[in-house]
This record gives sequence, structure tokens and C-alpha cells, in this order.
Amino acid sequence: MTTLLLGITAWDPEPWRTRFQNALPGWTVVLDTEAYDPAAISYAAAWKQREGAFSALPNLKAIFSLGAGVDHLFKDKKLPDGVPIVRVVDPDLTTRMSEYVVMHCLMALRRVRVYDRFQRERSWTDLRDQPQASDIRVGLLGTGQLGQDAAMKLGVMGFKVAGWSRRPKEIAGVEMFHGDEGLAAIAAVSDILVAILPLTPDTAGFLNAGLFNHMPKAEAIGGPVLINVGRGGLQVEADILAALDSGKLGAAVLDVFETEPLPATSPLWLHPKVTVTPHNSAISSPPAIAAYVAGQILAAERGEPLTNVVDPKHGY
Ligand code: NDP
Ligand code: OXD
Repeated sequence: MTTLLLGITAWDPEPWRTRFQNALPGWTVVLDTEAYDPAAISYAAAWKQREGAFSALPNLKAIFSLGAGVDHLFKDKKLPDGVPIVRVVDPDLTTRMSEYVVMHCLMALRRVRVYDRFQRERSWTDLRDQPQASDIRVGLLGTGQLGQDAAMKLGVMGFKVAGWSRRPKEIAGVEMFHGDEGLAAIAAVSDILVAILPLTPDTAGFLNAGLFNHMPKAEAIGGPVLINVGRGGLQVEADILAALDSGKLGAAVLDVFETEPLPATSPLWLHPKVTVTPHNSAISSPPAIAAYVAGQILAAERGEPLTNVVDPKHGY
């Protein structure tokens, strides 16, 4: 039984099939849209699989998310019980995410959006006010694999970094907050607030007006900045738009959305204070991530334990 089943929508599955085929010589790799023997499937790998794609596989040993997040798996009401779910933890993905977060924090610090506008207006305007990174506080909502790497790299650039987690934890050089009671407290010390955490029943919709009201004025960067690279379900887009229009938020950088792809009718697209990217702050690159998943499969076949198994109770 050496068949890997791929349940992939939203991405082209063929590069994944090719990479898995190369990384698992002698194995059969099938797409869930093709004919296969359910009893032959020992592992499945998924990105937004079709509902029920893995529901009738009697010999399934593990399901791999092809991303760091697993909310797409848990959305499937027919996901089999008791099969371990493994997520991506890989330096390739982590590095991409930190590049995005550090870049957008630096862009906010150096007022790139404002200077872009000056350029288009042919205006030789120098704001003169140029805070240093050490004047700016970045709050990371989520200090897991991705948040910790971003924290370290933001620290190297000189930013003052704070972090928030579900459980109490300590990270050198980072002012830590945790739990529901820590959320308003970290918002209050964040000129730039970065959401880099999973979508779970506890985190849904928590980027809302109530939270933005706790943020400081952040005048040095033209108002507080929200960056969401976690999941669109974390944010209330109507509240973000209202906060941008009232000046409560100075800018928003959004990589993820309540509905993806972002509908053409969304006011976020053309809002002058919003940066939209198409859920690609940290892509899952087939060469790196197929190698990671195949490595885990081969290790499991040798009798070694799976790593980065998620806790279904907490949803991440
Ligand atoms: P981890 O599981 O390593 O870290 C999750 C972090 O979120 C932890 O610090 C955890 O706290 C915290 N957290 C979870 N629930 C809560 C809560 N209720 N209250 C406070 N903190 C909470 O995940 P990763 O860092 O690897 O990835 C984070 C998320 O980033 C992914 O789940 C995914 O949604 C998103 N992502 C987005 C990508 C994109 O391209 N836009 C690419 C990759 C990932 P604790 O430390 O206590 O467990
Ligand atoms: C992920 C993502 O979870 O790309 O890895 O969103």
C-alpha cells in the first residue's frame, strides 16, 4: 500500500504530483479527481481538499496539510476521526513569511506609501520626520514557528517587538502577552500589529473595531498599521474599512481575506490606505514542501514518529 492521494483545489496540482513522484520513487501518486483503489491509499496531502475527499480510506495513516495552516482541513465535516494531521514547518516557508513581514514593517517605517504618492504628484516633499525602527513597536499576534522567526528578524532591524500567544511563554528580547486578557494590552503597545496566527473558533473575527480602539496613535508613521498574514477569517473587513476612513488605522496590509479570491467588488482593492496581496506572503513552494512531506512519509514508514502533528482540540 504505497499510494499517496492528493486533494488539492485552488492550486495547480500537477507540480505537486511531479515533485511527490520524484521524492517517492516506486510510489503511486494520484489526484482525488482520478480513479484509485481507496484501500491502497496510505497517506493524503491536501490544500483545500474537496469535502469528503478523505472520508472513505480504510488504511489512511496520516493527512498532510500542504501549508502551515490546517483550517482548510478542519472545515471538512467528513474528515476522518483519529487520523493524525500534520502541518508544514519548513525554513523555506518561514523565510518567505519573515521577508514579507519585515518588508511591510520597513515600508510603514519609511512611509513608502506616502512617498509613492509624492512621486506620482511630482512633489519633492521631504517629511523630515524620520523615526528610527527603535521608535516603532511591532506587536506580533501569534508567536509560533512563523511569529518567532519574524520577531527575531524584526529585532535585527531594530524594531521594538512584542508578542502574543495562547499560553504564557518567554522569548528573549520580546515583550510577551498571552490569553484573552493580553490582547488589548499588546494592541495598546503596537504601532504596527501583525496577525500571524491560525484561524480557530477562538481567533475568528478578533481583528475588529474593539481591538483597533486599543491601538496607539502612532503619529510617527501616520497612524497605526494592521498587517494580516494569518487568515481572512481573523478580520472583520467592514471594521477595517471604517477604521481606515475614520483615521483610527493609518494603513492596512492584507494578504488574506474573508472571501478568497477577493471579490472584484471589494472596496479594499482600491482603498488608498490598503495593500492587497493574493494570499502569497509565504507560498508553499512544491520543491521544498513536497520534499518535507515526503521526508515525513518515508520516516513514518521506517517506524519513526510524525512531527508537527496538530492538536485537533485547539485547531492548530
Ligand atoms: P504555530 O502553530 O506555530 O503558531 C501559532 C501561534 O498562534 C502560537 O503562538 C499560538 O499560541 C498562537 N495562538 C493560537 N491560538 C491562539 C489564541 N486563541 N490566542 C492567542 N494566541 C493563539 O503556527 P505558524 O506560526 O506556523 O503559522 C501561523 C499561521 O500563519 C498559520 O496557521 C496560517 O494560518 C498562517 N499562514 C499564512 C500564510 C500566508 O501565506 N498568508 C502562510 C503560512 C501560514 P501558543 O504559542 O500558545 O500555542
Ligand atoms: C499556509 C498558507 O497556511 O499558505 O501555509 O496559507
